[in-house]
Amino acid sequence: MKLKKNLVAATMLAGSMTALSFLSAGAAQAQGALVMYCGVQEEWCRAMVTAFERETGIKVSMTRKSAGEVFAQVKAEAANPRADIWWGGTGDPHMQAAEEGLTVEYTSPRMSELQDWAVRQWEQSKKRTVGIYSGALGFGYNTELAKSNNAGELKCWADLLKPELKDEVQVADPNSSGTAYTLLASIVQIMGEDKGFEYLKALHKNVNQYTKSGAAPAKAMAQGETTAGIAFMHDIVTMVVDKAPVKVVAPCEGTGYEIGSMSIIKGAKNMESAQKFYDWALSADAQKLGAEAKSYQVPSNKSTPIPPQAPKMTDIKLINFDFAKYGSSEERKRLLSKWDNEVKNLPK
Ligand code: S7P
Repeated sequence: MKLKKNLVAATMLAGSMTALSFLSAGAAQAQGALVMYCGVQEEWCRAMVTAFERETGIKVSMTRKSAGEVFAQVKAEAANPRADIWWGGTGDPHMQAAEEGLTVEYTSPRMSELQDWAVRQWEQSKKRTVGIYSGALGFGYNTELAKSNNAGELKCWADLLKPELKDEVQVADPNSSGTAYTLLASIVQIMGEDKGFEYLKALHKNVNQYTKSGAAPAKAMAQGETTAGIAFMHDIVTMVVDKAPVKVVAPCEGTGYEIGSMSIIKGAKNMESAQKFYDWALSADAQKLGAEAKSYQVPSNKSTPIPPQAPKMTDIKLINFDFAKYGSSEERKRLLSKWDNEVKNLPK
């Protein structure tokens, strides 16, 4: 009798355990997955993943790459997309992806929370990409190395051509890097195309390395591996915050800026998770994570405080950057191939 009672209890326990494991499998399924291509610094990418997973239970698989590289990958995978969401990186390849039909339209309920420039990016891309932050391009220099190279004070794009800076300037390759493409498009807009390419050819003589990632020159400057480096000003500020002997420069001739963007991949296998992430990433709280990860861009949500370390956009001579033109597929391909043919392989 006692044995029978125990058997009944054991059967009930097993039954409820089966039900429990069934329930938790169901819950895990309901929580879902998300594959994300991330275009900002690794620390910020990881902070976003951790916070989103904690908040939603959705498991995120993240890969960090430079802007041009993500574009190339999304394009190569178009027939069978691996990623669901592309978060971060300069807006130009997001705009190109929108135009080429690699990403989809989406209207977040949070659109009214965003700055005008973020909404304009969304409108110009026919609702396929949205602005998540903004930041100005500039350069920096290692003050100790500048002194030992007799380079003097550097204030303008023209100063980067000084003979004292031979092999002492670092910048990324615009094919892989959104930062370097922003430089290319900015110089052409500031100086005109002919003079702009003359400038880039002269700059080439002083370039020690075209890096893959746009922020690499900022790190190299901080480590004393190059005197000057061209990068987004906020990426150089990160080095200054970490006490590197580096000065941040807003070039005297004026400069371009980026609208860092986010897009949902066409054919995303986890569309619901992608939309959840999109809405969450536009929220004021999610956008605070940037500054916590030492990324000092200007956030697109109007209620997210601008980090005090962020370069003041009003103090910088910003050009009226034509995002539609320089993000168009035709112009981007044309400028990149012109740079490859006329600048990259020039002898020094
Ligand atoms: O580091 C942050 C940041 O500068 O990286 C993004 C950008 O695409 C630069 O990386 P790559 O040049 O390597 O593509 C920017 O959007 C962002 O502000």
